[in-house]
Amino acid sequence: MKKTLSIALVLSLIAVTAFANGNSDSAAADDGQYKMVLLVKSLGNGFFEACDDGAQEAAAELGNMEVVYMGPSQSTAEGQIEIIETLIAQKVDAIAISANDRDALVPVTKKAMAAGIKVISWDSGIAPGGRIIDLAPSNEEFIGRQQVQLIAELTDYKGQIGIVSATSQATNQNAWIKWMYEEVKKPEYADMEIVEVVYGDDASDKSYRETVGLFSKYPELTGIISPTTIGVLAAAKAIEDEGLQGKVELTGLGLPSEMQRYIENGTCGQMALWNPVDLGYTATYISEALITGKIEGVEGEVIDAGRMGDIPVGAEGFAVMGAPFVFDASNVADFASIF
Ligand code: RAM
Repeated sequence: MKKTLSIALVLSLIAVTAFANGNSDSAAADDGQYKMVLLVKSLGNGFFEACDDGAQEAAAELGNMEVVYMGPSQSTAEGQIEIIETLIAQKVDAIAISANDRDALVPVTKKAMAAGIKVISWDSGIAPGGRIIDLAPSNEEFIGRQQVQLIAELTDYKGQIGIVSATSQATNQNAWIKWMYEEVKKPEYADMEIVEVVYGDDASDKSYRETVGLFSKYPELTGIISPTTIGVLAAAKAIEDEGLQGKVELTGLGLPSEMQRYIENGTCGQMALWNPVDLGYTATYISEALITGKIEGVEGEVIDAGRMGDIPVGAEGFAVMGAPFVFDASNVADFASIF
C-alpha cells in the first residue's frame, strides 16, 4: 500500500511539474490551448480515471482545451488545497474539482477565482461561494433513496444495514446518506434499520477493515450499502473472504468493470452508477464554456455539453447530468468494458 501511495504522490508531482514547465503566463496565449486541471479526490481510483477519459474526449472534440489530471495521494482537503495553490501560481484557466470537503476548499478556490481562474466542482461539490458551477452526476435525493431501495430488495426489507462510506467530509456521500436515512423512515422499511456509517476514506484497505469491523460488531447484519466505488469493491471482497455471501447482501455505487465478478457470483445482487466518462466529459464542456465566456454560470443559462445535450444551470449554479443506471447479472458484462 505504501508503495502505491508513493507512486501516486510521484505521479501527482510529475503532473504539477509538467504544468510548471509549460506556459506559466496566461495559459491560452502561447499555443491557443486553454489549460484545465481535472482535480480528483485522490489518485489510484478507477472511477476518476474513467472521468479523465471523458475529459480527454471532450478536449479532443473542443480542440482548444488541454486537460491535465491531478489529485492528492489520499482523499484529503489539505492535499487538494496544496495542489490548487500551485495551480494559482501557474495561472491555469480552469480547475474542475471533485471536492474532499465542501467548505474547507472555499478560501483557496475563492483565491483562484479572484486570480481569474474558472473554478467548478463536479461529482463532490464545493459550497456555492467557492465555485461557479457545481455539476452533480444525478439528483442527490434520487441516488440516496435508490440505494436503500436496492438493498431492501436484496434483504427482503429486513434487518440491520451498515453503510461503508468514503471520507467523513465527502460532500457527495454525505448528501446521499442523508437521503438514505429519510428513505428508511417509510413504513415499508419498518423491519429494516441503518445501524452505523463507517468511513473507508476511499482507500481499499481501510474500507475492507471497516467492513469486517461491521461484521464483528453486528453479527446479525443483513446488508451493506457502500456508495463509493472503492468501498463497494472492498466490501465485496470482505464478504467473500468471510464466507458471508447469502447472509450479508451488498449494494452500492460501483464500476461494472471492477464489480462484474461479484455481481455475477451473487455477492453484490445489484448496484447503481452513472457513467463517469460522461461526467468528466460534461465537466470539461462546462469549463470551456466558462473560460470562453459562452456562459457566466448563472441560473437560467443553458450549457451546450456536446453529446450530453443541453444542461440547464439551476439555482446557485447547480447543474445535474442524468439518472444513474442499475446493474445486475443481466447487464453488467455489457458495461464492464466501458467503465
Ligand atoms: C468514489 C468516489 C466518487 C464517487 C464514486 C461513486 O469513486 O467517492 O466521488 O462519486 O465513488
